[in-house]
Amino acid sequence: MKSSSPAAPCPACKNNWKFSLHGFLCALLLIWSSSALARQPNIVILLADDLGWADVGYHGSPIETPSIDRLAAEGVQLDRFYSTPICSPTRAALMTGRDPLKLGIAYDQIHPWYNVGLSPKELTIADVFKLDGYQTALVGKWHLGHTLGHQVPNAQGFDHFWGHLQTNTDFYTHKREGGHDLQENGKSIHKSGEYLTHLEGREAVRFIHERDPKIPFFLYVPFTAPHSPMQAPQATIEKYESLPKASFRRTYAAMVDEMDQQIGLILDALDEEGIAGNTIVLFFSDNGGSNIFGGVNLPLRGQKGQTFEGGVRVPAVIRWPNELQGGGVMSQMVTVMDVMPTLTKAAGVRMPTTADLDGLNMWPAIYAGRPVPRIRPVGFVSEIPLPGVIHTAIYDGRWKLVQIIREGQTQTDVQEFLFDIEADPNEEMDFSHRHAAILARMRRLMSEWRRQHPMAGTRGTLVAHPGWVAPKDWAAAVTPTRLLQPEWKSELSFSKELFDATEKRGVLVDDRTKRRMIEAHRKRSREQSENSR
Ligand SMILES: [Ca+2]
Repeated sequence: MKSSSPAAPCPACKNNWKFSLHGFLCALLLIWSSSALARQPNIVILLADDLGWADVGYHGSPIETPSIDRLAAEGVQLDRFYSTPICSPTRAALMTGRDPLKLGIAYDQIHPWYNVGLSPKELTIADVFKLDGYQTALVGKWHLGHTLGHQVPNAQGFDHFWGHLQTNTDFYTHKREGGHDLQENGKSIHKSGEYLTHLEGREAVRFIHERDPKIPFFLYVPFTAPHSPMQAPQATIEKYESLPKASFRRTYAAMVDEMDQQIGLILDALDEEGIAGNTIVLFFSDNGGSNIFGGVNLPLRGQKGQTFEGGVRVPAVIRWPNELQGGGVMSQMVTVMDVMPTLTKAAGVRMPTTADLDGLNMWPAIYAGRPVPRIRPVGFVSEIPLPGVIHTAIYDGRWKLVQIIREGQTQTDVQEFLFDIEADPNEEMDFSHRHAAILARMRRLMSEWRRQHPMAGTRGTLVAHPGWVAPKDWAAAVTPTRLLQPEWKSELSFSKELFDATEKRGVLVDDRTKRRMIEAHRKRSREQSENSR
């Protein structure tokens, strides 16, 4: 079905390969390698921000999305594709193939006042394609860290980054919290007055036309639309006068329409370059639509920030004309964590390791309709918009447990819903009072899953802590990696008892750091006791 992965140049032959038989064989290998690379598919990931389940034409929306509909007609609809309920965790899962809960990027998005982001140790999907010889580019919104040098796209596998680090960046001024937030590879660029969705589409098209055509590319385009702030060209808003005026619905529709037009230009660019047949295009939304800002998820229950289906089950399509028959619908569960193992497998790209991945390779299901059983339960969580109000869900086979947890000062209330999600995808029948044993098992799975969250990871906040101020320019406010230490060295003393006491609440540090800290604590205790004798 697929060409095999290209071989790497032989490190042993770097100096004298021209003069040896070994070198001759290596040269042959390199020629074969570059022709294999030329056969490998290009990858384009198009990510919408807060697009509702019902807000695409192929789901019956009044919003015009001919380009997304074209992808659905020419590709395979991933009908049960799950993102997380909010922006940053979805992006963390997409980039790493790992559960964002373990990365500490789960309960809340990364706000401007946070210094949370991807670890320098994470192997990203961009790293993997780059290691295999791909050129890599990101155009659009990052939202996975903006304070430390290792957190930004150019340090996480992207050769080229054009876009913004924050979320909620203004579509015309390109500012967030008053700070300028538009850059190219770490240097601010100024395009004030130009509509951000147009700029993103233009840059993605430029990249496709001006790339090195001899090697394949991995292009990730996380659009800023239709996320707030609710802004769109007036003429496009007027096109949707028949829609309700309330909840920004007309502006939201115009933002989706504008994004779809740019997707159309990107698809046109692939056609013009003659590469559409061997390019995998994956389109999906990073979470469900927000009802407050005009998104519609019906008939699914709930919305962005919630773990009912409307918050997490999103429109998704994959197209690869050379390999996939158009017009198909795949109904097995796929999660955003699966994208990295699936696309690398489909493209024949070598994964250095799959040991730490939480996602599954779903390519056999997409390509051949084979069942891919999920090895472990899938969980989602969010703590927006209200700190202390936590929405969680865990899926295990046909069962789904939803909890809404309200943390009070003196008590915590937990509201529970148990759904047979395969029979009841719109979550109308709650079985929590009828199946005590299943409920108990799902609660246990939920507890085991949640305690993997690092205690210092993101939790919900609405505003910055007192005294915080934003930089004038976000691109200039990233601390360069050369000014950072290679790893965190805690100088506080932590006993094994302290670690054990926190275990049910969440992971304090990774196991290696934990062992090191316990050892340091013991050493310190021994020294103190010797000194006191
Ligand atoms: Ca989002």
